[in-house]
Amino acid sequence: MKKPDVKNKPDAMKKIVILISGRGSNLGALLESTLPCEVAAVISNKADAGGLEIATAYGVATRVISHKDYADRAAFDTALAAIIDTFQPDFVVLAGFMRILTDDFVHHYAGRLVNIHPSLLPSFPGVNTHERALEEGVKIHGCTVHFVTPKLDHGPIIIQAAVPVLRHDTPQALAARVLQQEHRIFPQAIRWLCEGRVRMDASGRIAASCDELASASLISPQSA
Ligand code: NHR
Ligand code: GAR
Repeated sequence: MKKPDVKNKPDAMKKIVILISGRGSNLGALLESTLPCEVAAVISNKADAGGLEIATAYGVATRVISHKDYADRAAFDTALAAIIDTFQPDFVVLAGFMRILTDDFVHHYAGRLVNIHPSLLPSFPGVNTHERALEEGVKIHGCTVHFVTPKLDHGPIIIQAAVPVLRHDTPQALAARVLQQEHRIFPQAIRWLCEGRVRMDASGRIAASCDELASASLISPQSA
């Protein structure tokens, strides 16, 4: 009888854990997409995060760990990592997670930790990105999925999407337009990661095999 060929055995399905703090629309977009991975758990640092109900509706395990129960960031991050590691994920995905993470935490998940950020990084790292984009008068804004490194919102970029800023935009209207794009690029990035098509190499750069679209452009405004 022929022995099974181990080399042809397909890679085990990747496992991810998703961290949230709020509404969870990006979490919903990930769960709605048919991703080539198992979502092992959703963890929130806020007990009232709407995303917890979305996770439960999809039959995904949830955990809550409040940063307020810990003396400092290091203690919170140690406890958070202990919960994450019970699920043994391949990747940890920040989907609207609002706590800055310590260097030790980031190093523990080096190359396995990604975030979606509501601006075209490196512009507008941090919070209140849409307000700041409007104040600066930029004509193109957007969102970024990147690997997380100790320097806040400066890790290697996996994918970005841009939207025009409109003349009478409000932070809310602009946020809604950006959010639609977040829901497109986030599942795409997680798919690439889980398929091994993109990774962070040893020197902290992106290694990828993706299709490029050299002729694409977004000019804003189109006319004056
Ligand atoms: N941690 C590290 N080390 N590096 C990054 O790139 C990180 C990170 C943790 C979170 C997400 C990020 C974003 O997409 C993220 C990237 C929270 C804050 C923040 O100021 C800033 C950036 C991000 C997330 N948080 C406040 C804090 O004191 C709390 C704000 C609040 O609770 O509303 O942690 O923008
Ligand atoms: C999203 O716009 C996400 O990019 C942003 O918070 C929102 C979460 O929405 N993240 C940050 O600002 C991180 N600092 P969601 O809970 O509906 O996905």
